Amino acid sequence: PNSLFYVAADFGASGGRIMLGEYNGRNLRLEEVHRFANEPVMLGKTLYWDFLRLLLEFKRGLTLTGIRRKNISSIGIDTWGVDYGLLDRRDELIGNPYHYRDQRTENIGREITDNFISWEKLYAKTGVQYLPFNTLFQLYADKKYRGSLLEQAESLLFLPDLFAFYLTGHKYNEYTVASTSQLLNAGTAGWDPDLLQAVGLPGKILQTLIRPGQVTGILTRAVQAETGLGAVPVIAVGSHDTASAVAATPLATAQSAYLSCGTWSLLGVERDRPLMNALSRQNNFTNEGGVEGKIRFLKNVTGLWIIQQLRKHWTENGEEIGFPAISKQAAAAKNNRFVIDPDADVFRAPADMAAAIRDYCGDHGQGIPRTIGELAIAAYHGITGQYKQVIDGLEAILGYRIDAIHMVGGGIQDGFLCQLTADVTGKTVLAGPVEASVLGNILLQLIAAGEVKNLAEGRELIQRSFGTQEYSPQPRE
Ligand code: LFR
Repeated sequence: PNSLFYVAADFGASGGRIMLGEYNGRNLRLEEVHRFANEPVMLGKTLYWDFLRLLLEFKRGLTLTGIRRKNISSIGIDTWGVDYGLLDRRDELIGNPYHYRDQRTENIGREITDNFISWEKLYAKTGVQYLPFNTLFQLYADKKYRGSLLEQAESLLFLPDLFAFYLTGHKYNEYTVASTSQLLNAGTAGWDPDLLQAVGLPGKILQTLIRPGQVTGILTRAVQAETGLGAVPVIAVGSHDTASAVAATPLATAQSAYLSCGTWSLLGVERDRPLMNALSRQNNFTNEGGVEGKIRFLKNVTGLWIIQQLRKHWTENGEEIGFPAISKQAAAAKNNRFVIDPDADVFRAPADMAAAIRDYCGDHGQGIPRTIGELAIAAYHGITGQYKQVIDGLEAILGYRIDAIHMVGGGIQDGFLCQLTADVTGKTVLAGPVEASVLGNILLQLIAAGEVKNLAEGRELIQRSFGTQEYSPQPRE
């Protein structure tokens, strides 16, 4: 039988890729068409995404896709969460989308919870963890610092929605990405108009919520002409990258946790219903919307961001070094007592990550890490130490033991990280697939097309096509 071809556009905080999925009725195969860096731009004091460049790379990727294959069934888009673009009444983009690490949201969460709604109430309504860059907080910062721009805004589109708009001309908000914004009500899974009103934000900018698995439009004539593709449909997938990654995680048992490992580490479990109680709030667990009506009960841990920023620092200082070499030197570090708290504020967006780690270790009486290996091991210990804490928190809240951790995403190419995760948590680690977001994206397209029945069948397909690697916990000295 003829194969079917699906395009996944997956934008992460450090890079994007356009991939082709080939489905032959039994197995799925991936082909990389285009990969590019995602390099934010500091403009004065403000950190922006380079949205125009990302859109250009997207369209370039579509052109390259068209050269390889003529028969594309559909396109799906997923990106990181919380960030957005605002359109005016002529559908022009108002300003450039801000990076969630931009410092304009500093103290905003505080201001909102002091003046408008307590954190307890906000959490009970939305079920979303406290992160300084939640969309709710960003919009409030827009109002506070650039009120005239927000006044002009007619539509808010999260990043995946924004890309989709420029491909098809249709505006909507996809549910999984909307669910990380802290603008949804966890109980109804719809917008919470009272919340916006309480904080003084314009409700009219919110769009119709679309569930993953729907066709939302076809490429505009202009985009068809630009890319050489035909009238290809765009499907709303789990457009939050983490929703897609979890969709593609073939969890071995209902008591398994997933750990999506990229710039961020997202560690949690899949549930049928949101869970908000004092313990989940104190531990800052979030309830994000998944595909097929599932809830991703998880916590963000600052992940490879630290290692990525170390590498950037070394590269800029003339020491070209790849991730495998960094990992190797960390594993071999002579002095390996160093450990940081990766979620400490000082690591959110430091100008020099190596200096931030040296200062942290110095201030905490650990001495000063100096070599590449020592700096990196401080990060590895910090990250895996947080994993352990999150697992302990999950077990306390859920009242059962997690029996395995299923790791996916780019980070699992680092065998040292996988093994250390097993050792520190004492859990069996199952690793794979690497391209989880891309595969979850394609899976939703297959489900929309009726080629795959549901999530469970899709996960079997992914397990069958890509397999997993097991790491057993070893006693630590
Ligand atoms: C992962 C991710 C996380 C989100 C963070 C910021 O790529 O989407 O889920 O909390 O990026 O958007």
